[in-house]
Amino acid sequence: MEKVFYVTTPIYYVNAEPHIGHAYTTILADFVHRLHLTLGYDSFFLTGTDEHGDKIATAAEAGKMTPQDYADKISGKFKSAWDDININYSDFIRTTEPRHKKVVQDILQKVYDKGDIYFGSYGGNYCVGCERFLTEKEIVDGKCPEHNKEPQFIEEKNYFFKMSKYQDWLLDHINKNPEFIRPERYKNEVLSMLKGDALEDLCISRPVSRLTWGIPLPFDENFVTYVWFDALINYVSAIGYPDDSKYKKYWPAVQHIIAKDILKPHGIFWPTMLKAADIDPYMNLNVHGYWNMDEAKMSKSLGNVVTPHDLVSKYGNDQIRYFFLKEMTFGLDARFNEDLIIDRINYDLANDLGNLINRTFNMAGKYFESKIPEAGEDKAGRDELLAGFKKASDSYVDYCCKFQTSIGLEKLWEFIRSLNKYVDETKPWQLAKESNMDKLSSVIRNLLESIYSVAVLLSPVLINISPEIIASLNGEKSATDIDSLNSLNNLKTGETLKELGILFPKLEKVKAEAKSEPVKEKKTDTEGLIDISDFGKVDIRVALVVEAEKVDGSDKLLYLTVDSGSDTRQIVAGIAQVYAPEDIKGKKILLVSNLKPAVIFGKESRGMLLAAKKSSKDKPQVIFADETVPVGARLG
Ligand code: ME8
Repeated sequence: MEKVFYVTTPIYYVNAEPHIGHAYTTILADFVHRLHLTLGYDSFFLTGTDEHGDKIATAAEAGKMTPQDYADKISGKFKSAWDDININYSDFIRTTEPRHKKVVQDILQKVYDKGDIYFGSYGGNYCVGCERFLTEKEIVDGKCPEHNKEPQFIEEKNYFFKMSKYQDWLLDHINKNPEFIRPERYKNEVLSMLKGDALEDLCISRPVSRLTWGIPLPFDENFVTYVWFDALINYVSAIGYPDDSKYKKYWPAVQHIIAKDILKPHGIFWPTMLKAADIDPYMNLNVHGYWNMDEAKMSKSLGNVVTPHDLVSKYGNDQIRYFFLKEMTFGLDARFNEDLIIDRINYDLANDLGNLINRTFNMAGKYFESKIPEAGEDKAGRDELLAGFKKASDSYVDYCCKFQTSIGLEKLWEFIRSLNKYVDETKPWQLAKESNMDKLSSVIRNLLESIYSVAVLLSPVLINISPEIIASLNGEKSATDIDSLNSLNNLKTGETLKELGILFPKLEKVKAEAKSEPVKEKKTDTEGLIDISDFGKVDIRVALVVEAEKVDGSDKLLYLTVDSGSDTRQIVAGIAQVYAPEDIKGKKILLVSNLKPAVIFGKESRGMLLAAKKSSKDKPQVIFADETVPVGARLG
């Protein structure tokens, strides 16, 4: 079977300029596209801009421009923002292009001819921010919770799409394809929209008396197409529906990526529209959370924006890509602040990866005049390294293909950290002292091969630095199959290593001054009591359990992957006699996050969860944090 892959971002509204929320989705799509290319897939990556509708017409008017000029200007800014950060899209669709308009009109006509579009009258609460009518349930305290604005009541005659006709089909499709919408929490959200009341039919037109900025309905020139019915069709118009070879090749092998704000149009409108137009449903809808800044949502409408360009010029493109992909647990909201970026750069990139490469290259320089040595007779733990790399690369690819990049990268980093440990344990400097050149050659060769394979796997993330590492090893730029990487046997003996500078310079954080007043000490008996500063040494955070599994060979231990708010890590917890993995997955726990790592039953544990028991005979009860406390919140 031909390996094809098609990934899309939402097409962004041109009512404001690109910000880091857009950059995240686009970088994620760019990453999975490049990963599939690296793995030998024929991959297509689509992004673009959504240019019709009330929102754009209003923004253009405010800027004293025609909607088309305005759309040209902002769409151009999205394009240049993506060029700035080397986004490798295959196509950029604009909904004002003739190729798109034609497909929208063809699909409208098809659905109309089938009898799934009718003329009627409707009154409802319309949110301009969402560009759709809200249901009663969606309105909170009289306002749209997404945009914090009161919707307008609008009543008019319009065309409607019989969405309700496809409600049962969609319910059934989701139940039969549990991964159709993922992660699960968003599938459940869509299911609950479908299971409650009957789905309302979708109003798909706007009278030209109110709005002219849209695609005319092919069957009534007094109306233009509702912007969501227009925009969603970009995913097929861009690849030439219905006859183009691209459409035939890539549809329906499509992975849509969106954030949770536009779940309903993608989870309900789009699949029912496809069904009505006799087009196969998309493969998966992949839904991520929001980046939150200072606890508030960051978006155009709230005016709380950081530009991708500023970030990349300050920290570097590869560094920002790594941060985004590592920091956000897919499906959950994540905190955004610059200290977190600096932590990821200093700990993961500089300490773990940069240090490994630096020390390996230095040793190859010192002991082998920078020439790649032939492995010796003594394999120097090569079998363990092979097994370790295979496990890491399999998990990395599996998780990343499901968009769970934070876990995928963590699995790869476990291997990178194990390589640093390998250096500490094999002690090449000692081998050199003992003139054990046989084992020393194997150690250095093993390290160089491992660095090469890691660099290839990371080339969709570190798009500038990985190729530098690979070039310095004189290695092939990419491996078309993962088996060749797994062989850890890709470099040429005797080739001279090229010098690499410092790949990831360490950064200083700008610290706010601590302003607490000294407390006057009262005269009390303080024996056995601790100072507040002692307590302050313990960093306890609210963490989310993302994965839970039993530890082989132990009936007491669970192995948990937790999101601590600033990283994703693994801990071992002695709670298996009371909790099954599914009891704890998805729950918020309290994590002692600054414990020294320990190895328990062969697994590294980076922290401890808090559990309580009255006496040593009792079973531990985990202290769960309330749903409303944010992940990463610190106790104190
Ligand atoms: O909704 N965190 O366009 P849009 C993470 N035109 N991602 C964010 C984000 C944040 N704080 N803010 C925005 C539209 N995004 C429609 C889409 S598709 C047929 C039509 C990202 O410009 C995220 O991908 O409002 C979100 O879904 C998208 O930008 C919304 O972009």
